[in-house]
Amino acid sequence: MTSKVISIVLGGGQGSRLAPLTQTRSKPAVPIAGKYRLVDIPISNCLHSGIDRIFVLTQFNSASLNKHIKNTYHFSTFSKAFVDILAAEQTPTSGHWFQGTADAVRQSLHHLNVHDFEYVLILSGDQLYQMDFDEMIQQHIEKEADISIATIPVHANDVPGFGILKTDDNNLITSFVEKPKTGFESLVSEVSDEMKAQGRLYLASMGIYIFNKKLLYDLLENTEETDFGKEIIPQSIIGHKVVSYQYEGYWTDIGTIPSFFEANLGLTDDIPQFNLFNSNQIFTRARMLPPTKISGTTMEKSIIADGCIINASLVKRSIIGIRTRIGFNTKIESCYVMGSDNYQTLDEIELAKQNNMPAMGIGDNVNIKNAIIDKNTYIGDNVSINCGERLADGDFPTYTVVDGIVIIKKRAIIPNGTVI
Ligand code: ADQ
Ligand code: ADP
Repeated sequence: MTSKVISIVLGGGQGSRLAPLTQTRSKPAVPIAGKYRLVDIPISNCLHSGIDRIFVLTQFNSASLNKHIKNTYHFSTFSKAFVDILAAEQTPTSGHWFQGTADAVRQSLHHLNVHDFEYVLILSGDQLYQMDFDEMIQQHIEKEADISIATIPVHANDVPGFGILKTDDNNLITSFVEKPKTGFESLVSEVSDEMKAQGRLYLASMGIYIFNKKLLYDLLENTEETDFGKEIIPQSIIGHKVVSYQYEGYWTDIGTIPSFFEANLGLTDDIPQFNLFNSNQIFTRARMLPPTKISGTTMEKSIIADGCIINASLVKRSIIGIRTRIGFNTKIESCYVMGSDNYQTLDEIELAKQNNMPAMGIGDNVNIKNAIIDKNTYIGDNVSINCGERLADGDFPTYTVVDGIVIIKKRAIIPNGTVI
């Protein structure tokens, strides 16, 4: 059945909730888990489910995203498979950016027309999960649904962040409220005993939708609605068969800095909820990097990507991304270090030293806690980041603080001896 499906990954609006990581790149290109990019998650889920015609919608068409997709997702010339990026573009009928999720899909419909398909699978680009969409499509067909929504039981605290719905005994969705802030007690659903025990009594939309082709075209071409969660979905409950596909596996939204940070560090747990180490692996670009070299380092619960040179004294509950260089007597705790796009030569490193400038990577005698270090940063010797009292939120030229997490910006230079 998946041969009749085209998938659309909503790659992000302005990406402001992930700023400053999205300051110079589109959201799908944000690095995750040391060597992947956000967009690899939904694409890998699609490919493992047998869906191999995929559009990624994004507001910014960054060179890095194009390069990543072009270098990663190769298919046989004899297959119809593709992963294409569609950036908001000016056409004779539209001269504005995507106004919302539904508008993004609307503006992209003309790219779908040339393909043969019956169902459209719409996915968010900022979620961490492993899901077999084939099962969802089977259920969609068996139930003769017009629209299917993947749903997950959530705790009352999380209700205001999601579309909350109720179903009848047949999984037919009977009500849908987008992000209710108060008075949602009546929206409690029947959930499994396991979910009840965890206090997850409300059924939330995961923002994953299957639409029958004709209905999607009708809804988008005959209305001006710009958003699925706010408008299209709640309005479709009336008059259409909208069905819930309930999922109880690991799933998390990584659209904000705290959730992005925790989801990354969670990968270092003994048995992480999101398992990188199984046969449904996440696909990404093969980089042919050298193996990582480590000397004199105590490593605790950390993930180290390829091509690093690490002389640190301690790396604890951290993710160290590709090509990271860390100096002597340095301690890194609870950090996501994204790594670098290239190596400096030994001469360049020597020259930086002579000029009392930091080399690319992290220097000697550095202490860093609770931080995200974006790519291609230069952190000098004797630097201390976030090791004192909790820092107040704020945005500065080389770093931002969100919820006590320090984000060192891409290409930032943090001089020797700096204390943040
Ligand atoms: P949100 O995730 O808050 O809620 P939204 O901001 O519309 O909804 O984002 C959905 C996805 O679309 C995200 O991946 C986002 O990056 C992307 N996106 C947003 N605007 C876009 C644009 N203009 N162009 C391209 N992509 C865009 C939604 C639903 C809720 C549901 C949650 C589950 O509305 O009902 O509970 O997802 O996370
Ligand atoms: P990000 O991965 O943070 O989204 P991009 O991939 O857009 O960043 O950009 C990485 C930058 O590094 C680009 O300017 C790219 O040209 C540059 N770059 C990538 N690889 C190398 C390399 N091997 N040597 C020098 N520069 C490189």
